[in-house]
Amino acid sequence: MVSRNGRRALAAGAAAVLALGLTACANDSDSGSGSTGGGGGDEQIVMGFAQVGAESGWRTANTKSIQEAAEEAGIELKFSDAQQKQENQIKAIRSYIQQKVDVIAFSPVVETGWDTVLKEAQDAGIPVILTDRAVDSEDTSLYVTFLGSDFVEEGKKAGEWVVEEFGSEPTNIVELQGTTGSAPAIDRKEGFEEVLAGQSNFTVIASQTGDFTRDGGKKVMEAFLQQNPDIDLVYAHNDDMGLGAIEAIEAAGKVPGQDIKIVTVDAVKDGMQALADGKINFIVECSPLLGPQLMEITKTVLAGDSVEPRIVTEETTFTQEQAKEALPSRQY
Ligand code: GZL
Repeated sequence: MVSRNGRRALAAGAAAVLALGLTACANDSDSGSGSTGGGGGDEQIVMGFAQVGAESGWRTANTKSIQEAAEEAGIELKFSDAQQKQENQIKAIRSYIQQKVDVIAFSPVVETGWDTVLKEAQDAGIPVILTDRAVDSEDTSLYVTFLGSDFVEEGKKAGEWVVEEFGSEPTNIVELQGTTGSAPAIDRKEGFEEVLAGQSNFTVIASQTGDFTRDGGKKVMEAFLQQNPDIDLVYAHNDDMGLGAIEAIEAAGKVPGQDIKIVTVDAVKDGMQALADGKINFIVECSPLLGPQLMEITKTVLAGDSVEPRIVTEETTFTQEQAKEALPSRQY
């Protein structure tokens, strides 16, 4: 059976060809008026970007990367912050369609509910590029490509560290999930569980969303601590929720990184500092620096050339020692 990621990759390839056709058609139909802006002509490219929000250190770094890369690439950027609400992202995309931008890029806050608005963009001849998070749509002709991480792989890396760290010891795990319905939350959970499956000494005793925020992670961890006296490990889907969990663990009179170990995903500066300080035990990197690649893909698509159907970013992992070495030169 083709995995969800595989289905996205296979069909997105077809999308890339179709979208290039659409872009060409849009340019041809408008060539008389030359009103398509930077769609392959000499005029400046105009991009509409609908960002998820500003919920975490990762998102802040991602926004900075996109804004700086657009300026560097000479692309006019129309930018919106949806405050983690899908309806706000949909409104922003509709606004970009009305403004006849040359390309729309966005990070879908959740995986589903996008077909209608993406069809409106397709009908308007505006190519859509997914960055960071993916959509789980049957009709994958609706976007040109996906640029971002393999979240299932990230979950597996976290699980592999847990197996190595705890061996055959009975281990009670609590999980701080990302935003409900989002690709990273779904896939990081899937990858983690895949590695721990069949290892009977590992038990996920509680799992709940902290919505990728520090406050969310703190509140959920406080409840976990009240309900479960014997927690050995926190698996947080991002650093920010892990940092919130640290606050809750310390308030409960326990030592994070020792009494209760913590593994997170992202590797933003605050998370790496906590890792170097011994409060987090392992971090799986998820790079937010997607801006330069997004601008290159945009120019390629608007020039009528083909792009890879799925472009996965290179990422690594960090131990406490590696964090101490990496921190001084960390970009985010
Ligand atoms: C992952 C990204 C996630 C980060 C969180 O690519 O979508 O959203 O892991 C962020 O920090 O809020």
